[in-house]
Amino acid sequence: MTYTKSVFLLLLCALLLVGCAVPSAPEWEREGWTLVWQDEFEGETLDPADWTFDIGGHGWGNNELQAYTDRPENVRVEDGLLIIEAREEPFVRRNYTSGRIKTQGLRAWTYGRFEARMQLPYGNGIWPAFWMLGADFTEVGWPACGEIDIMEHIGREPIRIHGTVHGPGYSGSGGVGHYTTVPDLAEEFHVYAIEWDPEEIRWYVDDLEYFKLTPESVPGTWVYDHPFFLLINLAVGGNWPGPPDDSTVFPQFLKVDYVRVYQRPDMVEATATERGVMHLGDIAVSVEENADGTWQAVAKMTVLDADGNPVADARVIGGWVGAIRRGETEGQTDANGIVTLRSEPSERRGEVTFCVTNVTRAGFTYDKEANARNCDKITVE
Ligand SMILES: [Ca+2]
Repeated sequence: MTYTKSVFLLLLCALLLVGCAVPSAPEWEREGWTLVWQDEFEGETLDPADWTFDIGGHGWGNNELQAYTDRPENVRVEDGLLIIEAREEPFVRRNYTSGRIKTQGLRAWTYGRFEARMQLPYGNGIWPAFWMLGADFTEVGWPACGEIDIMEHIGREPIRIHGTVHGPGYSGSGGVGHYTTVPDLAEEFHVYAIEWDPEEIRWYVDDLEYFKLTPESVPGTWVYDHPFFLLINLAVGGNWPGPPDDSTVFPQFLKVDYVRVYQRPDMVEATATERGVMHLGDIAVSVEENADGTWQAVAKMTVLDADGNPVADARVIGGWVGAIRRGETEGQTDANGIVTLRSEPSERRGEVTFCVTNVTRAGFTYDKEANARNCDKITVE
């Protein structure tokens, strides 16, 4: 290509403000990291495969004043942005409405870089947050599940944002965190991020690190080695920010240009193994003697994930062999990952075996190779 031609092409590209034929890396490429998930909010609505809503006005553990709804008035996607709008309006015995979305049950990650480009709302009583909760939240509760607040802002501190963790022994106002200054947070978009490694979490604004935590820095258990899901919300009022006042302007808008999740290549591999893989932890057949002289065999199985944590709601399928050949052959694991299956009563004594043939659960693969054994046997005299 001649000099004149290339200059002409560049000028043309500049004029048209489009990609032309000049090859360039996507703007989300990041050296040393693999983009594993992103939402650029380019569609018409939120993708239900990625996001779900928290709905309600019960204060959310913080005496918050808003009711969260899934109405487009409060949560919508427009012009390439996720908009969460806090409004002053009566709604089911609340005086404010707003929105809170999350990837719970849909997307969760262990370690990585989590970032959102956001323009924040402002004013007394306003409390936007971009944060994460341990995916085992429903089983172990808060704060045992762990909470990582990537960005929180309360309106009465107009140019300050906070990064915090909450875990067992350091939750609520005892959370461990730090803040930094972002003078134009309500006027400009900034990228708020954490980089979360095994044994270290770092907080960033526009790639500038302002805070770092290691297991030694928290006065309790380090609960950040398992999957976490993402949340974005805009609260009104609550214990920390206090209520809005006459100076607060409504509506307020939290604008999110994108959310991107990166992992280092080794993390991507680890996550694939760790998330959604399960195996049989234990299988034991025992005997129950009935009053009428018959007996029943009872097979008790545990289903575990790759970390050894119990997997609830897994379907265990198997079969009876030996002295008893009939009985329950399928069941669902409970919250402790345990399922118990009973044979039919029998008078005939002898050897009985229960073998698991399959374990299924949506989003999980059954790693049979990880089982210590698939069957257990007892002899009934
Ligand atoms: Ca966007």
